[in-house]
Amino acid sequence: MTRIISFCLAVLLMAVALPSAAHDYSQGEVSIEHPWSRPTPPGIMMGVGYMTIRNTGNSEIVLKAVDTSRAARVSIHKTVSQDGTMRMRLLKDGLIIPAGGIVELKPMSYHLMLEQLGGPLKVGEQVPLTLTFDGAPDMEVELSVDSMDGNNHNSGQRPASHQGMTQDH
Ligand SMILES: [Cu+2]
Repeated sequence: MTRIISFCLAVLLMAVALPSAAHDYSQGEVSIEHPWSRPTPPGIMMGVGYMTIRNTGNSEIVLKAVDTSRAARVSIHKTVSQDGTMRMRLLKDGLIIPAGGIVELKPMSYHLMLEQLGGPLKVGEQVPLTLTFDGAPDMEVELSVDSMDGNNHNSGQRPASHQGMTQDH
């Protein structure tokens, strides 16, 4: 009886603990939930980065810069609709996460752009990132490169809009 209970408990704990261990990072008042990316097709030198940033502190923080060994540069962007087309805008001053607030980096919204990738991003790969904040210590996280299957993130438009964005800058 005791054995069955502890087994069930173990399974339950595993179910709760595994996804968060794989995907969530927390440091002080900042947590980063489910950092992920997508595989890149051959010849496309840009990748994306998505995550949820939560600030439980009493003052705002700003994501100022992101670095990775996997790409020459990482930019912080926002996708905006302008004259009926989706365009990407570079957030030069960084991304503000208000006190007690949450900002989601997700398709068609805020995102990271990994520029000049050292090679295609492959499903299952973990991409190390260093996040530099104003108002909070740096954080090291890893983007998991997830399969595009089962997501409807309108991948067909991604290379085209990335090219448009590059010409803008
Ligand atoms: Cu972008």
